[in-house]
Amino acid sequence: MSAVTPLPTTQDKPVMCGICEASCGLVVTVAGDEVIKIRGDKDHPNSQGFTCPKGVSFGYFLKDPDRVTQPLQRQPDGSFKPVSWDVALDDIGQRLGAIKQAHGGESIGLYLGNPCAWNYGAFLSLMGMAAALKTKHYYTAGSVDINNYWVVSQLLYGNFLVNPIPDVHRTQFLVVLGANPVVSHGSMLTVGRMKESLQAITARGGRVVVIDPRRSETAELFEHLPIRPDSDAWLVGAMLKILFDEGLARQDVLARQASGGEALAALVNGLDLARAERETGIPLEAIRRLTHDFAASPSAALYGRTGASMGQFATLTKYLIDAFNLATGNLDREGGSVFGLPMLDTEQITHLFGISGFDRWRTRVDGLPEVAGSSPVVSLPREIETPGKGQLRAMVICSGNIASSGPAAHKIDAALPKLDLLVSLDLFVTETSRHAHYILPATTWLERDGFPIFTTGHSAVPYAQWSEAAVKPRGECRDDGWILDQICRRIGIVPAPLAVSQWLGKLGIRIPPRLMADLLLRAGPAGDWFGLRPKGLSRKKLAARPSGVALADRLPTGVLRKHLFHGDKRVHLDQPLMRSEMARLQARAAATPDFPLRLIGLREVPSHNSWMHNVPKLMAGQHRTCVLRMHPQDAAVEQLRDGDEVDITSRHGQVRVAVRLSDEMMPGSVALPHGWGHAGGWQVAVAAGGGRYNQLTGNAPEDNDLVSGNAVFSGIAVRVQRVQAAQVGEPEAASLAA
Ligand SMILES: Nc1nc2c(c(=O)[nH]1)N[C@H]1C(S)=C(S)[C@@H](COP(=O)(O)OP(=O)(O)OC[C@H]3O[C@@H](n4cnc5c(=O)[nH]c(N)nc54)[C@H](O)[C@@H]3O)O[C@H]1N2
Ligand SMILES: Nc1nc2c(c(=O)[nH]1)N[C@H]1C(S)=C(S)[C@@H](COP(=O)(O)OP(=O)(O)OC[C@H]3O[C@@H](n4cnc5c(=O)[nH]c(N)nc54)[C@H](O)[C@@H]3O)O[C@H]1N2
Ligand code: SF4
Ligand SMILES: [Mo]
Repeated sequence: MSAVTPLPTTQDKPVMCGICEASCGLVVTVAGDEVIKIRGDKDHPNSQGFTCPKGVSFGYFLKDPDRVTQPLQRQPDGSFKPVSWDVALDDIGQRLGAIKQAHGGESIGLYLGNPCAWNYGAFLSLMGMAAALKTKHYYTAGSVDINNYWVVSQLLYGNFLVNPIPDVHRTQFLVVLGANPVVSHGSMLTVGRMKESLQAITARGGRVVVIDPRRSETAELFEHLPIRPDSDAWLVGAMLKILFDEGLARQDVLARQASGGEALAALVNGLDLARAERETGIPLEAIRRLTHDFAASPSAALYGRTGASMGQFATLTKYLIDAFNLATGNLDREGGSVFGLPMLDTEQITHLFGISGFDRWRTRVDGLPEVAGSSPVVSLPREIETPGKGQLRAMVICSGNIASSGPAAHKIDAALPKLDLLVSLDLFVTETSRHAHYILPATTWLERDGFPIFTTGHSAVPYAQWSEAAVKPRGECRDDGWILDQICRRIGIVPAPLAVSQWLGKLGIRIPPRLMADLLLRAGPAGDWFGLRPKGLSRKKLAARPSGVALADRLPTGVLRKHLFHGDKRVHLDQPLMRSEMARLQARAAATPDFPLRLIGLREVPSHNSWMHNVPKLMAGQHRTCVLRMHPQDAAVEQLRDGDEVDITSRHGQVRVAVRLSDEMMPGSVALPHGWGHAGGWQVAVAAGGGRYNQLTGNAPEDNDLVSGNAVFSGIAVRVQRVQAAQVGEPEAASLAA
């Protein structure tokens, strides 16, 4: 008789997906430490069962043969050798300690990459490390997509994290400027079931207008107004001018909520509307109609995101967006632009801890202003290569692939090997980590607890969640927060933002991130106040309800004062910096004939920036290649046919990809996804080929958003030419720039 194999006992574990800002609730079915299945969690207050193909495919990371699962040490020949944690950490500690002793903590740099935003332990540790090292070389992914938001929030409201979001569930009129939420699932906006939530607006008789150079997946579903890349400041500036000229601005609201209403009117007064029409490519009549309809709607919200945040006037654009929402009476109004109700009061915390701020110091080489204590990544190569006091000599990169995702990626690629020590915490040998002396294997969000501090602040349904790891870490992988703490211990620093906790730490009283997060939760607006408020929350209570807990049905209104950190409790509209930006906008030179097209980015559902390309299931299908989208009219000029291999050339570099002709593009604009053209040890990703978008972008301060130091990826001037038959198959051309 043969023995009957017992069926494995399975268990369902609710977790938070830590890939994108949607932060969906997922249910992971596990048998021991094996993931059997991942599905959407119907009980999650915000995502309500939604999931995308990335979330449900994530179990692959537990078996991906290319994943780094042991600390790797780079050998003189460039290969990597597995070593024990002790060997790696002791050597890193010794080398960093020596650099610190010789050149000070200010010579050590940190990069906080995008995935860290879903690991509270990692970002608390990194912030603490920067404070303990007293280094200005603290770089974050914020300076590639969001610094402009933070600067505007600091200027207007007095705190960088004050972020008005469109009240998607109640608005009657949503204008989407440079976002494709149907694919990205939202940014600085966490809305469950995004597509249905947007469709509900039109179903209740409202409107959604999408302003985008490409007929995106979102534009396809709603009204589409094509706009020329990097001209959003012209559009919103013109809308504000029309508002003031025609007496449509809500003077009562301006007087009640803001100071500097007259300065705002004066700022846009001089704009030439005929030029705004030429710059944007949108007929003036359409701009006027949009302004009238918005002003007349019972509620309306203008929402701008990366397409409007990655141009040369990103800060000015975001300022104008917020000012437009306010001047039409939609700030803090139901269905307008409202404030989140996060589980932790991050605005107060960053205010009290002195994290919030702008331009309190400037960077060493470029003299760019700090943003919330960080330096912009555009300066990174120059900080490595320019000698002198404070030169960047060593770096710890946590979940970043800046040699692909960063501005002037080829320059980052060339600068990283010049560091005395580079440590990368990553899952793979990537374009970036291949330059590291050590690659330290991190866990994924399936292997650690989840506490979405960053995203609940902009959730359209306020909620709280704390879920435990679904499975044990694979191999020798360790949580990023643990790894950073181990490095700190070896160089004798305590990663804590406050001097008092650094001092306590030195006495042996270290507050681990998990305890710190619980203390902040319990002391916060939703907390149990350590027993004083029995219905309030704590980690323990949330862990008992891992699908999450709704904090309210909808977002509150009438709360503006609570979000204003200026002493006079007003939104400060009079901003001299915006006046100089407006002058710079109007002085911008016209396009040069050498580079007649404008390049923009494009996100695809199965990709995530530079790092989901090693999952075979997500790379299957004939459309999973990196192609340039181009309007047939532009293609005709160069006699290009669908599928032709082309060289895209900018002032900064050149990449080679195939072209796909499509009338989804506005003539004059071409679109290419970023994060392709891989190198390193992720074999599926490398085999996928494609070109590295960011080799076409520059990093000189004047190439970027001058005010916030934000990188520019939108509206890059390029030309596109067919690769001559003799050249087909040649390797990608090197950067043209020195
Ligand atoms: N599937 C997937 N989802 C993601 C990501 C991903 O890589 N893949 N990345 C995540 C991250 S890190 C972020 S920050 C968010 C971003 O979230 P979104 O901002 O929604 O991102 P995109 O999909 O790039 O949308 C930008 C839109 O702006 C348009 N655009 C480009 N240039 C301009 C311009 O100059 N003006 C205007 N008006 N429009 C322009 C583009 O055509 C595009 O449709 O997405 C997140 N979600
Ligand atoms: N041209 C162009 N460039 C862009 C953009 C664009 O729209 N156009 N978008 C920009 C935006 S919005 C962003 S946010 C940046 C993102 O740029 P980065 O911050 O560099 O992030 P990613 O490119 O997503 O790379 C993430 C890295 O972290 C690793 N990783 C994943 N999970 C973990 C983890 O839990 N722990 C650790 N230690 N490592 C992990 C991955 O393997 C990968 O190497 O890219 C920007 N670059
Ligand atoms: S939408 Fe984002 S958070 Fe939701 S499952 Fe997909 S990747 Fe995860
Ligand atoms: Mo981002």
